[in-house]
Amino acid sequence: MRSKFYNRLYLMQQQYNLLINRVNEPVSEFNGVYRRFRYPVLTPSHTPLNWRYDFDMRSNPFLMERFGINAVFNAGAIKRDGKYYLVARVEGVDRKSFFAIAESSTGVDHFVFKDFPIAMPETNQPDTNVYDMRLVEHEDGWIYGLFCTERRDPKSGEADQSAAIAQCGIARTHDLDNWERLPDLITPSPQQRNVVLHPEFVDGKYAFYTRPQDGFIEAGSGGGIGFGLCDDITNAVIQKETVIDKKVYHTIYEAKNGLGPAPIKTRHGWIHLAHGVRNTAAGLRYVLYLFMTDLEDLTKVIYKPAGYFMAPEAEERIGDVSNVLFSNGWVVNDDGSIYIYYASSDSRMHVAETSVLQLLDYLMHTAPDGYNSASSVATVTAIISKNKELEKLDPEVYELQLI
Ligand code: M1P
Repeated sequence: MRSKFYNRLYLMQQQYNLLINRVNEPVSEFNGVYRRFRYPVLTPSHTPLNWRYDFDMRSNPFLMERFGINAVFNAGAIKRDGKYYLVARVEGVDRKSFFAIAESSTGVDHFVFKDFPIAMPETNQPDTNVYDMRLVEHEDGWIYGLFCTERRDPKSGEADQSAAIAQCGIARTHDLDNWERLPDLITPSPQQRNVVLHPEFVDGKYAFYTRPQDGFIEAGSGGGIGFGLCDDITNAVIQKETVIDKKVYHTIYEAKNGLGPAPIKTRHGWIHLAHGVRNTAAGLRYVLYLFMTDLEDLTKVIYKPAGYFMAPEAEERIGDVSNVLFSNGWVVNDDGSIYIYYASSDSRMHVAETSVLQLLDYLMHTAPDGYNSASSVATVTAIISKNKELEKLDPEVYELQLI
């Protein structure tokens, strides 16, 4: 018994070490905008073995898993002192999510969880479930973590055990280890998810991107990415929400949308990564899209390419909630490269690499949605016609295509 126990433990540790030490690499397929990396950066198997198993042979003779992890996804991201940190949504087999920080010196592999998950302080209204943290280094000097806090709807009767209310929880830290919880955000909307703090003050106020919604799942008459200001983040109340990027019929964000990580500032505008949702016969489909807002007027969208920027591919399509890509974390490196951390199908975390220059080019030179088939034909016809002209002027372009 004793040797069986220790042999199995040894094998498990070996497998875990192989996973953590596995070198990631960019895949060869490339659309010029971003490049995916081959392996997921975080999965349930990346959680430390001593979270999942009791190693005491007397209390766990079968070396049984005592705390199962179902998924590791939707991570906020930040880079500090040359290290990459993902604050992941770790979901147990009991469906409860909690936050845990994984650290890497490369940003694309070797992510290792800190010894303990975050013990998030609560408000006087305890959270039932917390998830999807957006990390922001604000100019006030704090690192903020905004996340969804979910509680049962107190108005629902005994028969309905699924009605819930989602709101935005706010916590802040200086070191990612010690967290101060602030009161939840109050907005005019009955429900909130996907709330993101803007990294700079706007007219001396804290600025938030919101996602007003009527119901827990359906955005209803709300929906769209909203924007609002508040004076005091220690008692955050938004009186007025302005929708800056709304749902639109027959687009990839016709059912709902929501902002991803905090926007990236460039000299041309703020780059935003968001998710768009549409309904299909196979259920909701979540894809990622990009848009840019004006430097002076944060509510003005100045560029928005048509359609999705990234959509689930191959095994990314499969998971707990299939056909979902979701991102709430990215990191800009000193050389202008960007790591986009995204989750697939509410199950695991991946990374893709791009750069500020590529995203600017994509945003500023990709046609916007014309909202009907004729406009799409006009867009593709313009590209074909231009290339035909180019082929006449530069035969090399044409010959290269034939190789
Ligand atoms: O299951 C897909 C996503 O659904 C929700 O996102 P949204 O509020 O935009 O619909 C969230 O629960 C998110 O965590 C999840 O990935």
